[in-house]
Amino acid sequence: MRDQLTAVQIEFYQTNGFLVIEDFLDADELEEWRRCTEESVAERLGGAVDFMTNQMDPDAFYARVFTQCLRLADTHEGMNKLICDPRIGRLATTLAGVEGIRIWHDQALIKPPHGNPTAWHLDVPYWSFSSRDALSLWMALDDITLANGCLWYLPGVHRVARFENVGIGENLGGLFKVYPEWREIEPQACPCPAGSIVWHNGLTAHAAGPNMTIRPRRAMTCAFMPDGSTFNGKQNILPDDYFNSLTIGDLLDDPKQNELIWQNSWAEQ
Ligand SMILES: O=C(O)CCC(=O)C(=O)O
Ligand SMILES: [Fe+2]
Repeated sequence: MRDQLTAVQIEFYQTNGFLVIEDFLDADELEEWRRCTEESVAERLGGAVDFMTNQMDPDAFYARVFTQCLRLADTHEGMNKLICDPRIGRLATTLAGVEGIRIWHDQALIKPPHGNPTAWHLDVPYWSFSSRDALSLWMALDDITLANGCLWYLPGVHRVARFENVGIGENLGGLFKVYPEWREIEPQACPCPAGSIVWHNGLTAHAAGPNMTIRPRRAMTCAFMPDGSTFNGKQNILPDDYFNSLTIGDLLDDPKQNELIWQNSWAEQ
C-alpha cells in the first residue's frame, strides 16, 4: 500500500478538492479488496450476484446508475479490517488537515454494463454533520476508463460550495441550476488502473459517466467524518434509535456507529 503522501499531493488535494493515487494497492491487496467486496455485496443482496442488475427494481433509473450497498464493514469481517485500516485513516486525516478521523459510511458502487451516468452532486449535504473537511476514498476494483464510468470533478469548488442539498436526480447537470456559476468550470476526468484510489472532499462536485462496456465497473468507497463533528439534524444513515437520541449540536462519537480510525496523537505513542 502506497501510504505515504508527498507535499505536492497534499497541496493538490487542498487546492483542487480531489487526488488520484495510482496503483495504491499491490496485486495481493487488490485481490483482497475484490474478494471482500464481492462476498459482502453477495451476502447483503442475498446470494450470488452477477453485478448486472440492481436487485430492488432493475428498471428504475437510479438502479441502473449503480448497485449500491452501504455499510458493508458492519456485516463482513474482512471488509471491516480493510475499511478500518489505520494507514487509510492517517491518509484521510492528513489530506483533510484535521486531528482525527471517523468512518461515516462505506459503500460499494458497482455500475452495471450499459449503466446510467452518476449525476453531478455534492456528498456532505446528505450527511448528518456539516463539515468542510469531510472526504471520501474511492477504490478502483477494475481498470476505470472514460468508457466505463470514471469519476469527473469540478476542481476547487469545495472552497465555495454550500451545505444545501440538491440531491442526485436523473439529469446529469441538475446541480448547475443551483450553482450556475460552475457551468464555466472545465470538468477533470480521473481514469485510473485497478488498485488506484481517488480521494475527494465531500463538497467537491463530482459525477461519473455511463458504463459503455459489457463489464461491470466495480468501486468500493468509504466516507470519513472529522473527529469532533456534531449532529446537524439530518438522519441520513443513522439508525432510528440513535437518531432519536440525538440533539442538534451533539458530538457524533459513538464508536459503534462512527469508529475512530486515526488520531494524530497515536503516531507519537
Ligand atoms: O462511483 C460513482 O459513480 C459515484 C461515486 C460517488 O458519488 C462518491 O463516491 O461519492
Ligand atoms: Fe458522491
